[in-house]
Amino acid sequence: MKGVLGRSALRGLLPSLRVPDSRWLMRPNSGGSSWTQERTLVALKPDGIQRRLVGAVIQRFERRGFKLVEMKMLQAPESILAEHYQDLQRKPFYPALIIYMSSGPIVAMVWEGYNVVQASRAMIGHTDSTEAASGTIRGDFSIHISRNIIHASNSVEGAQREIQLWFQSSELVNWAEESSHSSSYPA
Ligand code: IDP
Ligand code: MG
Repeated sequence: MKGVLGRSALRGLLPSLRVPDSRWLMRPNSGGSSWTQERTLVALKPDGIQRRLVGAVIQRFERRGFKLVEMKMLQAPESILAEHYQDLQRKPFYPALIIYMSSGPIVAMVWEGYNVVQASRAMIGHTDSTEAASGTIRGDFSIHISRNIIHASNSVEGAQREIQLWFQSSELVNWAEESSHSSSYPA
């Protein structure tokens, strides 16, 4: 049966739709452009774990098209938290922040893909949950700045620093997308 809208009408309705060029589909280790390999650190904070939001968050990043490169659950050591939040050490909320981040396990993840640092900041939303837009993770799942569910690096340099802080390089998995595995069924 023919669709209600023809191709040209659809094109007019979706002028900004872009098909990613083939470089986007290249494997990181197959000689593709380095801009496909940007990485960022995302961490579900203890309230995110308690509220069973790990799956929801992973699903958002996967559906957006990003690739999960590494993930682990851990009780964050205070030494790592102190380094992670070194820029905030003079803030009045710093002691409470460390207690909050130590109050239970976190799930640290490394996500990879084009523009992932900036995109993940947009996906998590404003630091202050009361300002976070609906549709963002903080805007959908949290109501207060001191329980804002999730962390994401805020610059490419910051991401590199944070990934090195939270993961040994030997832990990072460079898995390639195998066409034979992209189906849910055996070949
Ligand atoms: P970000 O997480 O959006 O990058 P930062 O300014 O780097 O925001 O702050 C780190 C974390 O410190 C926030 O996610 C939040 O958990 C906490 N925080 C920031 N500002 C406040 C505040 O005014 N009161 C309580 N906690 C805060
Ligand atoms: Mg920050």
